[in-house]
This record gives sequence, C-alpha cells and structure tokens, in this order.
Amino acid sequence: MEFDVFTLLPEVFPPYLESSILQRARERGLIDIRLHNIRDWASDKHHVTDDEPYGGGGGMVMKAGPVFAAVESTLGPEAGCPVILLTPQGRVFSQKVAAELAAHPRLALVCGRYEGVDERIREHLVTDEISIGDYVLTGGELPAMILIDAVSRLLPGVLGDPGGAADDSHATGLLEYPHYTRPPEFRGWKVPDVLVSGNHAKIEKWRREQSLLRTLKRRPDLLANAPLSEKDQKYLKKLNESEPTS
Ligand code: 4FD
Repeated sequence: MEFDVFTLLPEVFPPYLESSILQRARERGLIDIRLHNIRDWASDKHHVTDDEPYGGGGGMVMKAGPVFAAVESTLGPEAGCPVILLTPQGRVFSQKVAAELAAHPRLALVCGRYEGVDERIREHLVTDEISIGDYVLTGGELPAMILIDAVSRLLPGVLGDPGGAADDSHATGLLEYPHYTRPPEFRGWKVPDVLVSGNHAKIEKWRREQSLLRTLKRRPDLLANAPLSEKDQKYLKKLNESEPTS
C-alpha cells in the first residue's frame, strides 16, 4: 500500500511512523509512506499557503493553489486513487472504513490546517472526506496518522501472525474479551480458571460470552449490527433476564 501524505507539517510524521510495527512494515516493503510538504508548491516567494477568508470573519483559510499543485503533480493525471481530506466534516472513520480503504493500492491524504480549507479543494480535488471523531484539532496530521495505522495493520503480513486483526474489537462487531498473561496470580488477583484449563472449546465459549457481556454493558449500540448466532442471542436473552439493564 502506498500512502502520499500532503501536509504543512511533514516533520510530525517520522517519530511515530519510524517506531515499531509500522517501521517494520515499511522495511518489508508492505507499506510506503511518502510525505509531501504543501509549502514546496506555493508559487510566491514567501511560500504562503494561507489567506484571509472572503466575507471576513476570523481565522485563516488554506489556499487552493498550493494544495492542487502538490496533489496533481505528485499523483499525475491518471492515478485514480482516493484523495482523502481529513476534516471534522467528513464521514466518521471506523473499522469498516479502514477495511474499505485497505483494499486500495494507493491513498492520497490531505491534511488541512488553519480554520479550514478553500471549498474548491473539497469540490474539485478531494474524492472523500473523513473525520476521526466529533472534535476539532489544529490540523489533519494526527487523523492521517491514525488512518495510516488502522489501514496498515489490516494488510497481509503487517501484524505478526496470520489472521492477526481478525479477532479485534470492532472487526467482529463486538468488543474484545478480557486478556491475561503471566503470572497466573498477581497481588492475589487470579487468572480465570477456564483460561488455564487447556479446554479449548470451553475457552472459546467463555471468550465469546465475555465479548457479548462487555458489548451489552459498554456499547449496547454495537449489538444491533453485530452478526449474532442463535447461541449468542440465547446468551444475551439469559443475561437480560438475570440482570435487566444495569
Ligand atoms: N475530527 C479532524 C480533522 C481535522 C481537524 C481541519 C478543515 C479543519 C479534526 C480541514 C477544518 C482540516 C477530525 C483541521 N480537526 N482540523 O478528523
């Protein structure tokens, strides 16, 4: 997967991208992340990338010219890849959106700064607008890194074991079951017996039930869209009867 990132702050990316799993994926050639400084495409001698809004009001607006020049000259006329603007006005990012984007061989990510971007960037350059959640940041750089991280870990070979992302919270439509590792007892708190029993059928059943219980308690909204078996539904019904709501 190739990522082309267009930003006024390219220097904020390497410290994160060079650490751990993403760096290993880059070294193995599974992902390529190319950073492009929008300022390099500003046409005036001071390399200005922002300007005052027409109609007045506070703040500055990111100019269309440098962003169009950066994206068009980097991608060429027929790249045909998604050009994604990270913005609070976009469709909300999720595991499902990450999976959809992971199917593309190349993604262009445009990071806005200032109070917003010239509307013509949205209308005539960008093909998709994504928000990582309902809050406002000083720029699209952190959202872009989050998108790169979430998409990259879905690509074959990026996580160590095959099927590594399959059990994730949200991949299954449910929250994940509790995890434990050594020691078997820590400050008197024991690992549940079933996990050390070696009975794999029982372990699987326990994990599924814990996922369902957790999702019901913390994110009941997720249950409406989760693929639930007959058995799952029976278990949830039993939970509802033993402790209505709470
Ligand atoms: N919630 C997000 C993305 C960007 C951002 C910006 C237009 C503001 C939050 C374009 C307006 C970019 C998000 C920069 N804040 N701020 O994903």
